Amino acid sequence: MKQEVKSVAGKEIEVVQNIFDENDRIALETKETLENLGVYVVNIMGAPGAGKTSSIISMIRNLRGEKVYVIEGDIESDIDTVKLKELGIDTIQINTKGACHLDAPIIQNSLQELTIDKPGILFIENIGNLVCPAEFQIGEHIKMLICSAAEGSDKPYKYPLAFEKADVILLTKCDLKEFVDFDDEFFLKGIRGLNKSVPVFEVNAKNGQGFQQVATWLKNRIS
Ligand SMILES: Nc1nc2c(ncn2[C@@H]2O[C@H](COP(=O)(O)OP(=O)(O)O)[C@@H](O)[C@H]2O)c(=O)[nH]1
Ligand SMILES: [Mg+2]
Repeated sequence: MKQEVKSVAGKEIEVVQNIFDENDRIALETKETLENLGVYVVNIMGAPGAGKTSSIISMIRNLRGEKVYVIEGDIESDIDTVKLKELGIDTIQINTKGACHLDAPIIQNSLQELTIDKPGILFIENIGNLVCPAEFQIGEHIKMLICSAAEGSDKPYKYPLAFEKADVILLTKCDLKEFVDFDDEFFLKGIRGLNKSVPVFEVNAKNGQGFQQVATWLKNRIS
C-alpha cells in the first residue's frame, strides 16, 4: 500500500514537471518570435492594487520615442485596458476567468490579436497575485516586480519567490511610506537575502517621481 501511494505521488510530480517543461518551451518560442520583431518583453508581477497599471502608464510617459504595447491580464473586467486605450496605448485584454496567473500558452494565443507593426516594448501585466505568476515564464525577457509601500516592509520574507526571481523591483506608493510605518532597512535586507544584485527603484505614480530613472534603466537593459 505504501509503495502504491509513493508511485502515485511520483506520477503526479512527473505530470507537473511535464506541464512546466511544456510551458517553458512555448515561452521560449514566444520570446524568440517577439525578439525577431524587435520587441522586448517585460512581465509585470505584483499583488492586486500594488500599482502595476499606474506604473506602466508612468513608465510609458518616460519612454518617449519608444513604441509600446500592453497585454492586460485580469481575472475579470477590462477596466485597465479601457484606461490604457484612452491614453492611445495599443492594449489587449486577457480574462482568465479564475486562473491566478498568466501562462505561456495564454500569451501565445493572445498575440494573434495584437498588431505588432514596429519594434518596441511589450508590457504584460500579470494577474494581481504575489505567488503563482513568479512560477510561470510567459515569454518575457525580464520580470519586473511591483511592490507598494502600503503592503508593508515584510513582503520579501513572506513571498520570497517573487523577490528572488525579479530582475528589477519597483517600490511604489513611496508617498505613503510615512503613513504606513514603512521600514526601508528591513525591506532591503529581505530583498538582499534573496537577490543580491536586483535594482530597486523607489517611485511615486502620483507625481511621477522615480520613473525617469526606471525608463533609463530599461532602455539601457534593452540596448
Ligand atoms: N498614493 C499612491 N497611490 C497610488 C500610486 N500608484 C498607484 N496608486 C493607486 O493605487 C490604486 C491601485 O493602482 P493600480 O495601478 O490600479 O494597481 P494594480 O491593481 O496593481 O494595477 C489606484 O487607486 C492608484 O491610483 C502611488 O504611487 N501613490
Ligand atoms: Mg491593474
